Amino acid sequence: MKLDREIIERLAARLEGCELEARDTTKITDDHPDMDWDDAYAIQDEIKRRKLARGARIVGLKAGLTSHAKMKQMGVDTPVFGFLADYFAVPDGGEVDSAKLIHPKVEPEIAFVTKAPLRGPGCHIGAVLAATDFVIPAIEIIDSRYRDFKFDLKSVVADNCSSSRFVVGGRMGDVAALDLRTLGVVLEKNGEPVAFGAGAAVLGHPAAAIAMLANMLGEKGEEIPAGTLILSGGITEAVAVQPGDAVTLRVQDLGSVSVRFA
Ligand code: OOG
Ligand code: MG
Repeated sequence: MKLDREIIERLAARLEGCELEARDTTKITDDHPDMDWDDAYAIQDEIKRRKLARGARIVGLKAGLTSHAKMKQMGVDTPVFGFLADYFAVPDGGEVDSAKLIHPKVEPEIAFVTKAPLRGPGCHIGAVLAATDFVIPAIEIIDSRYRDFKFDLKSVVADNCSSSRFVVGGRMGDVAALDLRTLGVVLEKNGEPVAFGAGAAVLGHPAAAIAMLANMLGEKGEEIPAGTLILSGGITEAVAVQPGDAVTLRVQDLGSVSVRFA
């Protein structure tokens, strides 16, 4: 750790204030170029602590920057993780109030729900599939608090990996009956297909993102409990949305999930 507790708390308050008031800010590495990974996750943990203290509940986890499309779009090379709070959840077919967000983008994702705990190190795709209750289509709505959506990895980790809203819907899929690598996804904006992909875009297999997350948490002595919803990461580049847009994600064999931006 390079930053002291007081600075971590101040940075968490600044980033969370931007989230809650839909304001952007400069990258925190601009002011603290020597911050390390532990500092970045400590700021994220402090944002989580602030939300819990206010009565919010943590309802899931997310892996991010797990596809080459996303890594290339953001100019980074390492996956990261964050958490999902209860008020991030939007019902399938529901509406997101654009006034509460800064510059939202949508991502097509496969969400996993676990039925057994996962603990690294040594977690692998087989362990993840054995511990998966079901998979389900998800649209993640990311909204970096950084100006022009530009950041480096440590800044984005501190910002809870741009987490903002998410929608799950469609059909629950049984991983024993699906090949998650060839599972096709089509993202539509206002009825036009705008991004396409298959599950293998995420680290070769979406379950590899969940294994990576269990291994990263294992290094901190934490596990993924049974019953956790986990977003495995955007399969394609994220697509910017404006007020008035309607977005639908269609996933092969698993139906569709939709959201509108008011
Ligand atoms: C960071 C969050 C990335 C994903 O699915 O790759 C992410 C960002 O690109 O703002 O959620
Ligand atoms: Mg995502």
